[in-house]
Amino acid sequence: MSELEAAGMLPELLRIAREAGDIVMQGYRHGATVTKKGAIDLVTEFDLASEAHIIAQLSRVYPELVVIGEEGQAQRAESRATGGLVCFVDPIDGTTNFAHGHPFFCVSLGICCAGVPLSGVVLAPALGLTWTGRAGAGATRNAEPCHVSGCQQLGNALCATGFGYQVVGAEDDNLREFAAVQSHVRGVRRCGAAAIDLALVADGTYDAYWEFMLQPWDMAAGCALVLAAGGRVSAFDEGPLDVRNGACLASNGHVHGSLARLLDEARDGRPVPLR
Ligand code: LIP
Repeated sequence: MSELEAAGMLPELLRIAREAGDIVMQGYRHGATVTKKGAIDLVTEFDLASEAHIIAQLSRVYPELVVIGEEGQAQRAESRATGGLVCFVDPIDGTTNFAHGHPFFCVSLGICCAGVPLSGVVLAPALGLTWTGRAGAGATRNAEPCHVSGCQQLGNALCATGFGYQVVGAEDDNLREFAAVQSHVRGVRRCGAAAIDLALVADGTYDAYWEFMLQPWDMAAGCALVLAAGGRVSAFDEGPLDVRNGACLASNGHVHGSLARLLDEARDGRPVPLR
């Protein structure tokens, strides 16, 4: 499938995300059965049901499309060699929130080509929010056009971040970075769903977001939304973003460089002068 074909996929992705959202809401605050995939990494029967529905629908409508889902129910594997389109599926991004009855979770469908985000849908049913977007063609929040904020100074920025499930003792535990950024911006939010954090950068609620150790399905759709809304996404060294590389820095573009420098200083353990 070509990038041109990706252009027309948003209405179908939106329909499928809505159906998956309805499946997920049947379990919200209704005692979902929680299983551990790791020490603090969870899955519920609603993650599995949502993913099964999404894959069945995508395979029916786009039989040629490679689909990669968090819960591994997809038929076909992607390899770095396949230059074609891939749909990264997070059936419930923010599963820990969902399992605890916290409304900050979503269904996320992101189309990429060779790791580059092209288009995406993020649907947060408990928040009543849906974002769609295609890089270079604009983004919407609940069907209204949206775009990144105009905040120019990092000191005036509201940022967001997250901590992977394997942070304990990890080099990339994001704690030095969190402390450094927290002392240089208006505030840092940690709400537990990367796809929604990125969608909130796209609609101008947050001015920037960063996180390590992400999976492609956590960031594919959200990064496409940020690009569609006039923002910037990159690796931490400001090089091109590849959703398969785990690290994501996203912003309105204006504060990107100063945040990248601050993160770099914190990562090197260099003292970061307080503002
Ligand atoms: C979550 C991400 C979040 C991150 C969590 C987890 P999940 O994805 O959205 O940003 O901090 O560690 O990776 O597991 O709920 O799909």
